[in-house]
Amino acid sequence: MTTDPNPTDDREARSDEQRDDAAGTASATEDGAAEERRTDEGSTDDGPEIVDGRTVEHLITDHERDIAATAEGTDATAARRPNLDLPRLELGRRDFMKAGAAVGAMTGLAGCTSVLSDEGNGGGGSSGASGEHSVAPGEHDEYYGFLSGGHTGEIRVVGIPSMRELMRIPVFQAESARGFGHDAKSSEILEEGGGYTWGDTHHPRVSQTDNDYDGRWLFVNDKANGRMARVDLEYFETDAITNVPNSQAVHGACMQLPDTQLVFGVGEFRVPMPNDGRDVDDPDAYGSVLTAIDPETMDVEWQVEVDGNMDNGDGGKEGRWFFATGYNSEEGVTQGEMTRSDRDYVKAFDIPAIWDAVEAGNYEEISGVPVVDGTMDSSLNEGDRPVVRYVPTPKSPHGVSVTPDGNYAIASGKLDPTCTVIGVDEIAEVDDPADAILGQPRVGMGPLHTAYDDRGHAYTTLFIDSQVVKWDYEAAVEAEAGSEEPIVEKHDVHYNPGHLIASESYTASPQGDYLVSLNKLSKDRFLPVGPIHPENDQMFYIGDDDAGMELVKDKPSYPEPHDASIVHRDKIEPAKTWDPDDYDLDFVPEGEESFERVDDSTVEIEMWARRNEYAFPEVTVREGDEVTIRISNVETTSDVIHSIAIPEYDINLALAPQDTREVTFTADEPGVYWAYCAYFCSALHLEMRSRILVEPRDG
Ligand code: CUK
Ligand code: CUA
Repeated sequence: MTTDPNPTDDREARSDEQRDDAAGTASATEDGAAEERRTDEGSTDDGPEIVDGRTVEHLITDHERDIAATAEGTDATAARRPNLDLPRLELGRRDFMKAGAAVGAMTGLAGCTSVLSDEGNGGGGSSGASGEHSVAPGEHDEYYGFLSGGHTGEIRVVGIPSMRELMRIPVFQAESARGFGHDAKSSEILEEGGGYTWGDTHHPRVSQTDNDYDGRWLFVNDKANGRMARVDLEYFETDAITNVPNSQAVHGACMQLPDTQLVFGVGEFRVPMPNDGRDVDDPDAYGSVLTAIDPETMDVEWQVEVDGNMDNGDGGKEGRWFFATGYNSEEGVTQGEMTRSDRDYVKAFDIPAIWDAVEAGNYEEISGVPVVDGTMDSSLNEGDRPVVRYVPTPKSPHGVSVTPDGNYAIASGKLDPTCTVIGVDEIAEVDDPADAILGQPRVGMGPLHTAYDDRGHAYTTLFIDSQVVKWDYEAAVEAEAGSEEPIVEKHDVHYNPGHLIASESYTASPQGDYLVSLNKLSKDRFLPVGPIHPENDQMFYIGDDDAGMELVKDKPSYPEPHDASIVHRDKIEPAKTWDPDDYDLDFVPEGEESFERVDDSTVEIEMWARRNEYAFPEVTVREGDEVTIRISNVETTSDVIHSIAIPEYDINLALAPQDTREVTFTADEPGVYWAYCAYFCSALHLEMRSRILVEPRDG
């Protein structure tokens, strides 16, 4: 992308052009386009129109131009809206919100940005309206927010509403502060998960029982290397990684509900199956699969191959249906090929029907996994109990999420300005899956993801408009397709949001108070820190429908969260210290330390750590010895954490109270190495050391 030298002129020119466009084509698009969306007719070849006479190419050009303009500190997003010339209102935030709610989304919001950026920027929730959503020093938050870390490969834990970052959980990457990938157990998890050094976490979902969070596990995908991982929420530690076969990118991730009977990974990039060198340049032979994993064993139970790419997914509340969006029904391999058709699909997987097919042997085993054929032409999709139903939607729907009442699966249009409301019960009943589409409100430009409150509202991110739109999903079922009537409110975010998440939105009983918009760009919202900017996670209070959505906080975020889950603190019970019974290594109490030379080149050391010493102030081994150290933190006091850092051997084991870790290394460099405690544990922390002497073999 090149920087636009004169964004302001350009912006004005474009808004004129847009008004012309809108005026010129309104009659041609409105009813016809909306009606056509419900049908499953063929595609047009040359750049189908999305809205107001504009094609995908127009949208992308607009968006690129927005990015260039906001880079110069102007509000290009507002430029595209009508009422561009409204004076910037000098209202207090409360007044503004009331006014904003009253006049609706379409006016006045141009002023929103300036009002909020003046007062809300450095906020931290300490003043004015946001005070009631702040958390005083020493007080606890009401919710845990689990944010994915994107291509850092981790999970971040924040408190909500404070947005304070509480912890990070390494998942797909070695991380020294928590010793993940340094001790034997976590190294083995990473190794068995494929031995990659990184992952790309997008969708963290907490396990549920009876459609409510049970606080047991968190599951998350690795888009990069096609994996699923499980985090134990007693210890806030990754305890399993499954390297999914036959799938290049596991993108969407979530569970079969109500009781987390299965964990699903939604395959995105199409590849040959197995991907072993066959069919490398025969894209027609590529496939993409939904993967079902047993949550206890983390073994792959089965996969279902479908047509086209998949993208995101969500489970129905009643256990039968699983929904996945997709793009590239064209099965192309270039961007042009992938966006040619004006139609894609939400795939509705009938889980019991798939189990029946597996049990009847109606599958092909590929890479050791039963793969059920769920493509459109599959014989398993004939008859009245197809394994996969293909619900036609406008081009490239992105997010899909099931409403708390379990009645609707709502897919967000991405390249189309609508959301598609699919009736969950209707899916099983209609002959033509298109007839299960019950509503299609026109929500705005670039709808990506949708979350819910407890009052029948959906909240959808508008990536291109840089807004969150609040709408009423029952009203959307009542309204005409393409109608804007169901819209309750729109609120600017800064800028270009991806996911958003409301408190407990993925359960049957959302809390309806907080919503976090995970914005991809922060631009000028924070002190500049070089050319790679933080993202901006913005928190809203959404509990007052009369006052409207209230922006409460900006939180800069290290790249890059995609999705999140917000769980009430009462539903998570983290351990304060380790229970040695939960660990598969024997604890080493004080007095039972040992040093054993097993043979000429093998040494086994069992030792403990406590304030301010290790069991052995010094250890002598010989060059070339394979040294295994098993070490327990014998402290029982919570928060007294030690570590053992072993310089030159690239090791740092973190040791929470009552924890035991083990590591094996080859002492191949003669010399003196001070092993030390890297956690500041006490006044004599710096003295907490052990001298490792590696004697030369022939010395
Ligand atoms: S995706 Cu990133 S913003 Cu992976 Cu859920 Cu939509
Ligand atoms: Cu133990 Cu510092």
